[in-house]
Amino acid sequence: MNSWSKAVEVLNKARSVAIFPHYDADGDALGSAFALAIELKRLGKDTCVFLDEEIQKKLSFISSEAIETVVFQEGMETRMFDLAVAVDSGDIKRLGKRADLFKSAGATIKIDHHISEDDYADYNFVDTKWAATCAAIWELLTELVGEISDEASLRIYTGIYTDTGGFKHSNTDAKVHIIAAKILSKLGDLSYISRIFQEKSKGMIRLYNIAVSKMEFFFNERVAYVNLTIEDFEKAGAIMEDSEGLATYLREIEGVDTSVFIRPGDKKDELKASLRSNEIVDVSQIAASFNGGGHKRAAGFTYYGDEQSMKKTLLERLGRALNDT
Ligand SMILES: [Mn+2]
Repeated sequence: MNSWSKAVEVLNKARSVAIFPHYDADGDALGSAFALAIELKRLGKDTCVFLDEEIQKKLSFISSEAIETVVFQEGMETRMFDLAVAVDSGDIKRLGKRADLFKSAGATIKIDHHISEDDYADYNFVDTKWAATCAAIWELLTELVGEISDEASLRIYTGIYTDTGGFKHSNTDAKVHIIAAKILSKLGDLSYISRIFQEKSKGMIRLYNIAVSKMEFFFNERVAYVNLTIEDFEKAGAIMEDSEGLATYLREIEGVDTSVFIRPGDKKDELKASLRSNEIVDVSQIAASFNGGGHKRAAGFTYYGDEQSMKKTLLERLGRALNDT
C-alpha cells in the first residue's frame, strides 16, 4: 500500500467529483484543481471546479474550456456530488462561501501542503514538505492514470512554478525539479509562463514606487514594513492584484530577514497582512498568532481594526521572534 492508494480508490469509485481550490485562488490552487479535473474528466467522471470568485486575468490560462467551472453564490442550486476534493486549502475557512457545499458531498478529500491542524475532510492528504500542492497532485495522478496528459502537466508545472517563486524559494527541492524536468521534456519551452508572472502593469510599478517611499525598517533593519492604503492604490491607478509580489520584493532588501506588507481588505476596517522571511523568523507562527496561516517563509493573516494597533502587536511579536534566535 502506498500513501495514495486510498485517494486512488475513493476517486475511482466516485462518478461525480467537485473540486475546490481556496478563495483568492493562486497558481498552485488553480493548477491543482484544473490538473485534477482534466484527468478525472478523461476517466469519464462528471467533474466541476467550484470557485469563490472569478479567476484573475493573469491566471485565466490555467482554467480550461473543457472543464465546467462555476463561481459559487450563496443559495445557488447545485447537484449532489459523490466526492468533493479541496486543494491547497489548509483549513475549511479557506473554502469561503463554498464550505457547506464542500461538506455536502458524499465523501470529502483534502490535499494540501500548509501547516494546519484542521483535518476537515474524510480523507486528508497533507504534507508540509510538498513545495506545492501541484507536486502532490503529480504524484496522485501518476498513481491514478499513469501517463499524465500534456494539458494537466502544464497546469502542474504552473502551480509548482508559482509556489516556488520560479524555482527560487527555499521550498524548491529535488522533487519539483524532477517533476519539472519530466514536464519540460514533454512540452518543450515553457518560458512564456515565467513571462506571464514577471510581467508588471504600469499601475504595479507606480504602486511599488509609493511602497518604496513608505518603507520602514525595524530591529536593526532586519524587518521591512510597508502599509499601503486605499489612497495609495488610487494615486498609483493600481488594483489590488498589482500589489502581488510586494512582500517578496521587500524581503530581497539587503540585511532584511522578514518583510511585512499591509493592504486594505475587502471590508471596512479589514487589513490583509503578507509576511515573508529569509531564514530567521517562522512567519507561519506569527500569522497563526493573528488567526492566519501559511508556510515558514510565506504566510498571511486578516486583521480587523486599525493599522497602528496591529503594527504595535505585530512588531512586538517579530522582535521576540528575532531575539529568540
Ligand atoms: Mn500552494
